[in-house]
Amino acid sequence: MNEKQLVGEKAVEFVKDGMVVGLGTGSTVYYTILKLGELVKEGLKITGVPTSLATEKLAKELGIPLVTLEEVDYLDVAIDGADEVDRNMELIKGGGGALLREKIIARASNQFIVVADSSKVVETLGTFPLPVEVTSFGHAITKKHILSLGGTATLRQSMGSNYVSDNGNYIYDVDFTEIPNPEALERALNLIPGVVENGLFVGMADKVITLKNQKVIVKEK
Ligand code: A5P
Repeated sequence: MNEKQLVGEKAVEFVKDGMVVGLGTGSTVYYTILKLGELVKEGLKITGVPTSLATEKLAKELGIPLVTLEEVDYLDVAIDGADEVDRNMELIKGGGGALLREKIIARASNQFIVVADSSKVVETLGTFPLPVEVTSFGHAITKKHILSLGGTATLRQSMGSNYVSDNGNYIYDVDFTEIPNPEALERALNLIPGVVENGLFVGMADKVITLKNQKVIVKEK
């Protein structure tokens, strides 16, 4: 079993009958969703809230009952991957472009569980370029304001055109090299007009499921 599958499947241990479950996006939480699909077929009663159109499609194929965020007051748990996790359990997310819905759903959940293989664990965030979702309107000006905070920014591309998120926005991948103060940067970015959301998830993760010395571990806050 590969690392993504090991950590992804471990997360289902925290899902109980009757829960409303945020379903993340990406190649690690994919294994969580596959396993949940199996358990639903065996009788587990859960309701999922997908963080992307891709996850919505997958969950529907697996027969996991879904609701929208508008139909629930809160979620019991959200499970999602990450691009980087530091020792304080702060995260960079959004490599798959779903950061906005992922952050809304994580914030609406009583518990936020991150599944991350050992390659995602870092000392300091920032080697992975930080995804910043921006409105297409005025995006070049927005980029200038982002760059006033440092780094270099690349407008994300997909199949020869600008990548468009599920929310109809563009994404700049911003290479800051190192992010020593994720909380300050998260706030500063979100104060820029045109920035919709950024991929820093600060103080949000309750559990990180990863591997140490080839063993699955669950780090808790
Ligand atoms: C999706 O937008 C991201 O936040 C993913 O959760 C993150 O990129 C991790 O994806 P993988 O599990 O595919 O590495």
